[in-house]
This record gives sequence, C-alpha cells and structure tokens, in this order.
Amino acid sequence: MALETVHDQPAHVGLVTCKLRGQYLVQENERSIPCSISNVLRKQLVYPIADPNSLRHRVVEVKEIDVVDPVAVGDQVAFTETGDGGGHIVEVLPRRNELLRLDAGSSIRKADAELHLRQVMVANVDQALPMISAAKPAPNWNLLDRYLTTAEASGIPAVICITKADLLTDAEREALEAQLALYRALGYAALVTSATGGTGLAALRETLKDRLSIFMGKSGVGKTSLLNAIEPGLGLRVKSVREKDGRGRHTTTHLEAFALRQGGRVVDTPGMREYGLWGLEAAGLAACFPEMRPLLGTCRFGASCEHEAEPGCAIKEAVAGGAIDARRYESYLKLAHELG
Ligand SMILES: Nc1nc2c(ncn2[C@@H]2O[C@H](COP(=O)(O)OP(=O)(O)OP(=O)(O)O)[C@@H](O)[C@H]2O)c(=O)[nH]1
Ligand SMILES: [Mg+2]
Ligand SMILES: [Zn+2]
Repeated sequence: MALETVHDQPAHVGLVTCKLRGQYLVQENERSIPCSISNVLRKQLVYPIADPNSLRHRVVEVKEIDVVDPVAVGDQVAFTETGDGGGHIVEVLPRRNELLRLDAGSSIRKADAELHLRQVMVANVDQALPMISAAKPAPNWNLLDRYLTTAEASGIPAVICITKADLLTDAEREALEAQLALYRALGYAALVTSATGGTGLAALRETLKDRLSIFMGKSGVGKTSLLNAIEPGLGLRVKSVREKDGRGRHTTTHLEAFALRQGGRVVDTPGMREYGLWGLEAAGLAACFPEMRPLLGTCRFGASCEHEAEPGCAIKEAVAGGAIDARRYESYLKLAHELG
C-alpha cells in the first residue's frame, strides 16, 4: 500500500514513545519527533471499528475519534515530516499484541463495548509485570490472577513482580514462596524485589533489558520506587509527569514508555483494575488459566461448560483432586461472575 506523503516526502518509520492528548512522540533513531495523526489515517482507522449498521459508521464525530485512539504507545508508525520539526503519522504498522483499556472517565455499558474495545493503551508489549506487595498489605493473589488473566487474554507474557520484600517476616516469606512455587509451576517467572533493600534489583534490570515492559499494579505498590532503584532519576520523571497531569487523568491523556539507560522501556500504568478484563468474554476466561487449558472441551457439556455448577466438569474434578489449586479456581469464579 502506498504511504501518504506530504510534499512527496517519503515516510519515515519510528516508535511511538509517548501520547499526550492526541499528540505523539515518535522516536526514529536518536530523534524524537512530535507528531499528530493525519486525517487520512484517522478516517481509515476509525470507520471500520463502528458497527456497520449504526449511524456512527457514517457519522464519526471528532470527540469520538479521541476516544477510539488509532495510535498507541508502542506502535511502529510511518510518518512524514511537516517541515517545522513535527510530523504526521500516516500509517500504523501491524501490531504483535495490544493491551486494551476501558475509558476510566465514562460509564459505558457492555453493549457499547465494541467502540471501546479498540481503545488500545499499549501495543507491541514484550512483557507485563504485574506487581503486588509482599506485605503491608498482604499479597492480594486474586488481584495477581486478574492481572495475569489480562496478560494472557492479550497474548502478552507475564513476569510476576513481588515488591517490598524487606517487610516480610520469616513466616510470611515462607507463605509467599509457597504461592510463588504454584505460579512458577504454571510457567510464570516471578521476581521478589525490594526497592529499599535492593533485593532482586539485578534480576529486574536483566528482565527489563531491551524489552518493552508494562508495570501493572495498584497505587502504592512501589512501581515508581522500583524504577528509581534500578535507575536513579527515572522514577522522578514518572512522578513529575503524574503530578502535572493529575492522577485520575494519567492513563487517559498521558502515557509514556520511559527509556532505560541500559536499553528497554517501561510503561507505568496506574489503575489497572478498571480495564483489566474488558473485551474478554466469560467463555474465553478458562483459556486464560494455563492449568485449565489442557482440560478445555473435556467436560461433559464440552465447550459450553462454565465450570461452576455443571455435572461432569473436568475442571471442578481437577480442583477436587488437587491438580488445580483451589484458590486459583476461586479467582476464576470471581472473574467469571464479573464477566458473566
Ligand atoms: N518498605 C518498603 N517500602 C517501599 C518500597 N517501595 C516503595 N515503598 C513505599 O511505598 C510507598 C509507595 O511507593 P511508590 O513507589 O510511590 O508506589 P507506586 O506504585 O509508584 O504508586 P503510584 O504512583 O501511586 O501508582 C512509598 O511510601 C514508598 O516509600 C520497598 O521496597 N520497601
Ligand atoms: Mg508511581
Ligand atoms: Zn467444566
């Protein structure tokens, strides 16, 4: 497909590293170019999203275009230069994966999900790092399961990151290790870190090197402290952006993939809870649990089994027999009810 050109200039290709109110920073080699979206791209990417039978298909208002953002942090894009130091994004190159989110400010219903499904927050993510604290408060394993499910649903590998390990008592450490053993057996890598004590920081650095990573975790879990610990000053940059914008709007108007000096980038995303499972259907939930995957289709009611009240459910049998962890199954039910 021919790329749109401005004054017959060939398009450049770069990485979207920052998004702020419909403006993007696109990095090409050592340059960072502020770009807007070309009108051609806007139309191409917005129209096919709406239901073809709806009025929206023909009448897409500008304010809606802002909601259905066609360009995400992490995108590889083609852009043309406008001659004043800026650029126009004319094409989004195919994505490997996408992390979706729900517009935190709107109270949309599920029926409207189609429009919002396409709200891509970050694209081409190499790995997600769901973070939960080791203690004070005690680890919230159900929340971890929610994050892991989100990553699974998006086809993004997850590396579990426990923070604040310095707060653990010996008994708590044992319980934590037992839980982590469960997750490691499921195939997830897990890091135990402390920003203040220095535990696990070398392993975290190694994990982040040369990859685009996304930090998932509630406010206060210690994301910024960890960034500061692995690269002094980086956490401060994250923080100053947040303060300028106001917390509630951080993810809606400003998103940035912060560059690490060692190579690699990190996207810090507060408030993961509200968008976590958006776009996932209850029927697809079990497939996001690695321990349930091999059993899918083997229940008496086959693919229609919801693995809750049905007789002859292979998953419930595996839980009863201890092959599937009961607490993980509890997480599954919690999420299923939410989606159902
Ligand atoms: N004991 C201990 N406290 C920590 C550690 N890391 C962070 N904290 C404390 O936890 C609180 C929150 O840390 P932040 O790094 O700001 O947490 P955050 O996840 O970035 O929070 P938001 O930016 O609000 O999403 C601060 O009071 C930190 O001092 C740690 O490794 N050990
Ligand atoms: Mg922070
Ligand atoms: Zn079943």
